[in-house]
Amino acid sequence: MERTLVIIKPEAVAKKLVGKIISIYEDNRLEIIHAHRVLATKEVLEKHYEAHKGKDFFDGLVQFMSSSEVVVLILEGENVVDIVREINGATNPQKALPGTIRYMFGETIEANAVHGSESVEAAENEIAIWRDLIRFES
Ligand code: RTP
Repeated sequence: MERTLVIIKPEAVAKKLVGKIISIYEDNRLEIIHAHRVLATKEVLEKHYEAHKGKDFFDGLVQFMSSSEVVVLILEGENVVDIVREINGATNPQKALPGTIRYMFGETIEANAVHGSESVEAAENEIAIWRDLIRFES
């Protein structure tokens, strides 16, 4: 069964939006098979965002994502990768469609409430990167 990795970003956790965001996924009949709140390490984040290494926003993004705790979710279901990306909305909250999580809760392109894996392959890779930190065993 297809899986994806979601990160509820530091500002959304700090604003106590975890329950609301999880409800949106569940209301879309997605199955949350794992949830873990944790302070992300720079080591894990640098691997997670490796594709962006060298870009001008990379260091700031890693800094921001490790500034306070995140909630990491693993969701499972048919087409879950694409469904989650649609529910999350465009990277830039100002361009996100009404009804999406980033439209409702995103503040800036960096503090955009959530991350969702961009492909099945990326999801598998990200789950492997986060596995130990989030104590995901299955
Ligand atoms: P994500 O991976 O977080 O679900 O978001 P995405 O595919 O929509 O965005 P991506 O292009 O992979 O970028 C990953 C994260 O980097 C931050 N970003 N900042 N300052 C900038 O120009 C910039 N561009 C991207 C965003 O926080 C994005 O979620």
